[in-house]
Amino acid sequence: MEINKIEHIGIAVKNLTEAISYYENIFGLKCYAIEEVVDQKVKTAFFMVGETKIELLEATSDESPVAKFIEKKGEGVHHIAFAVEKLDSLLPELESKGIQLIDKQSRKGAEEMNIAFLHPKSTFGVLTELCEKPNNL
Ligand code: CMX
Repeated sequence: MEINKIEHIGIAVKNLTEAISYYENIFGLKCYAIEEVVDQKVKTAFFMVGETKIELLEATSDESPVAKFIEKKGEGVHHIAFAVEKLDSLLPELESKGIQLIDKQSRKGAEEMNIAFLHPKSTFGVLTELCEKPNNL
């Protein structure tokens, strides 16, 4: 597998508006997009930092993985996302190497990316996302 870069770092926050202000006012970063990912029950806000993005995540429901995460661990780094190619052929390869897949096939995430998550129990405690830019972007 070839990892091109860290695509983004996902950070779970309780209040997106407050967290956006922090990144804008303290670091001078510009939030360039806010997007709700309905099936993940999150609202996201994106900042570009060099080639890597910060993705802030606010839960839109108590059932959201982000709500559960904050309840258990508090706000903070939620996942790391690597940019990859040929994601759907990578997934069975990873599974055959003993990595526990959360998504057996890629699905649509924020910014129209094809994404799949790897379970933190098989990745040394780090919820890991693989992202592939679709061909038309
Ligand atoms: N990072 C590290 N460990 C995590 C974690 C995270 N983000 N989320 C949960 N865990 C750990 C828990 O601490 C727990 O560990 P212990 O058993 O040692 O206590 C274990 O994983 C199970 O956690 P849980 O609270 O019982 O939660 P679930 O098993 O119901 O779900 C997970 C965990 C990772 C499978 C689920 O959160 C998931 O499917 N995540 C992927 C999707 C997602 O996170 N979407 C939101 C972001 C979407 C986006 O970026 O667009």
